[in-house]
Order: sequence, then structure tokens, then C-alpha cells
Amino acid sequence: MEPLADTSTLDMYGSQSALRPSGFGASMTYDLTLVMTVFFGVVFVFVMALLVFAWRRETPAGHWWVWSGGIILPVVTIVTLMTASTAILVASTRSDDQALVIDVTGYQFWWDVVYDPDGIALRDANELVLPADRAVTLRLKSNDVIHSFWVPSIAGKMDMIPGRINTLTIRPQEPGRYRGQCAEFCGLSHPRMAFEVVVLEPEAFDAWLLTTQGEARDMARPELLDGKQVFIDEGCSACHEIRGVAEGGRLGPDLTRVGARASLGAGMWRMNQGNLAGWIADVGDMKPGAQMPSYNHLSGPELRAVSAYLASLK
Ligand code: HEC
Ligand SMILES: [Cu+2]
Repeated sequence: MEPLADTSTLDMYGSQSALRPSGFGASMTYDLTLVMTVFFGVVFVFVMALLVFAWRRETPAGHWWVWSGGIILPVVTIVTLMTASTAILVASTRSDDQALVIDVTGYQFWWDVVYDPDGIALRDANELVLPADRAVTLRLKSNDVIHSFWVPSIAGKMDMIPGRINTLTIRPQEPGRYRGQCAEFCGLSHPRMAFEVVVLEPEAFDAWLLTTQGEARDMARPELLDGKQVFIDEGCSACHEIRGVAEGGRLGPDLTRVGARASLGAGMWRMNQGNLAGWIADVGDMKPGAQMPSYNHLSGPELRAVSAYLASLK
């Protein structure tokens, strides 16, 4: 089994870099960073030149230098840049009445996602599918400790605090795959709490939302039926929901379309049947600290059946 955290992940995840912005907030932050870096680079060179000049001169410079270079110039530039960065902060987090609302809740160490919570309330996990060029308001919550939602290519980070809802309005720009990461230490597997962001063209997003609603895909292959039975018999539904099969389990990620995710275990492993089987048999080995029991008592055929069943849920 091959962890995702090797070089091949980058392609599969898309970028996780504030230096490759692809969202309104991230782009503005990037532009401001460039402006500040260039501007203060010039100031630095200028001050160093003055220093050399001062060393070389025999008579000290007059008060004029102190007033202009030491007081007026810093006041003007700092006020200008502060105004610009405040304006960017306000603009990049401004709410929008037309925005699509998505609830994202942090759990140790995974993400619960509900699209349009006041309407269709489509539940999913560990992946965020977004429309390009449309405002999306994320209502960020936590179920346990403080987490932080961060997709560097799309927007700045925002804390997820228990008992509070923090909203972040984002506007992804380019369709593609991006990577998000929990940015607040939240326990043993904090660095393994990541997720994929899939940005689709607006029409493709609407179609995705429509086809993803409803019950889990049900295929009548005998092996898959056995797998579904293992899922039910082993009580997986105490924590996991598969729409149309077992509803109400909320302590673990929704598995209605688990096989369609690119990764398993919130950005940890490639999604495939082998990794699913390894996960179910020995979670602690695949993700230390994960709040799921290991099912190492399952027989080989049971493990194969349940992992094949989950992989088929797309
Ligand atoms: C006590 C609650 C609990 C039970 C029971 C449980 N799980 Fe889990 N499961 C979790 C939690 C919590 C996670 C998320 C772990 C993480 O990523 O940190 C998880 C994650 C998973 C994932 C990965 C989902 C994803 O999006 O990557 C799969 C697959 C899974 N469980 C399958 C099962 C199966 C199959 C069973 C029954 C044999 C089962 N679980 C029983 C709590 C549970
Ligand atoms: Cu976290």
C-alpha cells in the first residue's frame, strides 16, 4: 500500500499552494503579497543605500531626512498598505445573498459536508465539489476540538470552533482539483486531516448535484450483496450512513459515494478496494488515532466482499 504523501499525489490532488491562486480570495492575497514584497524590497535597497551614504559622509544628514524618511514616508506607506489589505480582507470574505451554502464540520480527523443544508441537504464527506465562478458560503463548524479549514489555492484559512459557526465566502475561479488541509493542530492524526476540492464548470456542478442526490447505487452482483450484508451485520451503520441502506449514523464519514472519492481516510490513501480492505482490517495502522475500531476478526471473503461493496458506491 502506497501512501498518497509522495510526489505522485500532487497530480492527483491538484495544487495546495497559496502561490498558485485559483480563487477570488487567494488571488487578491497573492497580488497584495507581490505588491508588498516588491515595495518593501525597494525600501530595503533604498535604506541600505542611505546607510552606506551615511557611513561615507563626514557631516551628519539634516533633520529633513529624519522627517521625510523616518516619519512621513512610513506613515503614508503603512496607512496605504493597511487600507489595501483591509479592503481585500473585507472584499474576499464578503457574503453574497445568491451564494450556495455548504456546511462543513470538522471531526477528528475528517470532514462532514452538507450541500444546501436548508434545501436539499445533500450529505457527503472528505471531498468538496464546488462550482467555478459562483459565490459559495461555507458555514464552518466543529464537532470536537478546534480545526481550521484551509484550501490555500482558493482562499485564506478560517478556524472551525466548537459551538460556533464561522462563515467564509469563497469564489473558486478555475475548474480543477485542489487540496485542502486542516490548519490547526487537532490531535494525533491532524496532519492526516486533508480533503480534495473538485471545482467544476457551473453546469457540470448543477448536474453533479442532481445525480448525487438520492440513494446509494445498488448493483445486484452477488459479491456486492454479500458486502452490503457484512456492512449491516457488523454494525458499521452505527457510525456510517449509506443512503437507502442504513441511515442516521453520523460519527463517521457518509459512505453513500465513498468509492467515487479520489482518496481514502481524508486525503491519506488512494481510494481502491485493496486500501479499503486494509483500512477496515487495521485502521490504526493506516491512520493512527482514527476514531474507528479495527475489524481484524473479519474473514478474508468478508473483507473482500465489504471492500468491493464500498468501492462500488460511486
Ligand atoms: C465507532 C464508529 C465507527 C464504526 C462502528 C465504523 N466506523 Fe468507519 N469510520 C469511523 C470514523 C470516525 C472514520 C473517519 C476516520 C478518519 O479519517 O479519521 C471512519 C472512516 C471510515 C472509512 C473511510 C471513509 C473515507 O471517506 O475515507 C471507511 C471506508 C469506513 N470507515 C468503513 C467502515 C466499515 C466498513 C465499518 C464496519 C465494518 C466501519 N467503518 C465501522 C467510525 C466508525
Ligand atoms: Cu483538524
